[in-house]
Amino acid sequence: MSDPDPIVESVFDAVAATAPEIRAALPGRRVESGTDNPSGESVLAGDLYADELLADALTAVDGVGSFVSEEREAAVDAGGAVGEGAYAVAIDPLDGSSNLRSNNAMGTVVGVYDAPLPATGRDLVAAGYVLYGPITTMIVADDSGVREEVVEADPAVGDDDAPAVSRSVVEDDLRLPDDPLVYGFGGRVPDWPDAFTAYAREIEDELKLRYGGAMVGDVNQVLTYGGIFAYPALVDAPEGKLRLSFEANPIAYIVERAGGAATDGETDILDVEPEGVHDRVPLYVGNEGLVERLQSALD
Ligand code: AHM
Ligand code: MG
Repeated sequence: MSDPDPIVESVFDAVAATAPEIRAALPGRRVESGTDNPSGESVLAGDLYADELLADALTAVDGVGSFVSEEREAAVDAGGAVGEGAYAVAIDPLDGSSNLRSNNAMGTVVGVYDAPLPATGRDLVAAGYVLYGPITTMIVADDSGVREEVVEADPAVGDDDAPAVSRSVVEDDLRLPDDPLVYGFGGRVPDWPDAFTAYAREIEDELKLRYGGAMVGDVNQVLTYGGIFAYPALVDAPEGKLRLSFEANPIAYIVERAGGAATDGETDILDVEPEGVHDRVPLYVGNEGLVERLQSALD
């Protein structure tokens, strides 16, 4: 096993350090901010707050050369040449933020790329996500595997402005269970292509539905219980909804390191060539056997 990459460690320290602050700020930020993001979606005050906090924390990390966010048109230059010793960090600051109104799970998705964006997922050196559930957890994946940590503000250290944060590993080698139990598919059934609907009808007979409207929460169900998550190509939106750089690539990297598979329907997600940083892509991810069957069904 290779030694941990110190830049990657610092990136996840910085992300973990923002988590209690983001969580504490959410109750007052459930309203629209009045702006749209580069994907044309309306942005909540919570999205903007998390984006600002993560931008400040990550651009301050030595070895982060560029901060790229789902909420920003352009990358923020953080100094240091990406691909020549410095990394580009891609962030979805609050994935599933429409769940803020209904008080359901959401999270922060992180991709650490050794290349300027847009790049393929093969340039990821690490990826992870924070999940704001009843417990704040952080999944971290790199070459050595996938870990689950519990992130907590530690009142014993730090002060009110900058509480110290502890990261405790609770699972040091997360693997998808061999016997899958759950599935979650996004979009409306009438908007699904027929081939995907036929596949879904089979899966409904085999697995239990677990869909919460936040990719991080739904993928965490798949990592925990085994199964398949999809935000499929839709008839009127063949690229689906999720963004390649900020959502699909990091999730594909994590699930593949945990022994699973990820595809856009034809190609491994990590091989999808982006044209722009905000490109969307259909995402089907989970146990290998289920993803292979899906690919055959869509052929
Ligand atoms: P967001 O990052 O703007 O919140 O959008 C992505 C989210 C995913 O977390 C989730 O899988 C999907 O959108 C849910 O979409 P829908 O509400 O259409 O089911
Ligand atoms: Mg998202």
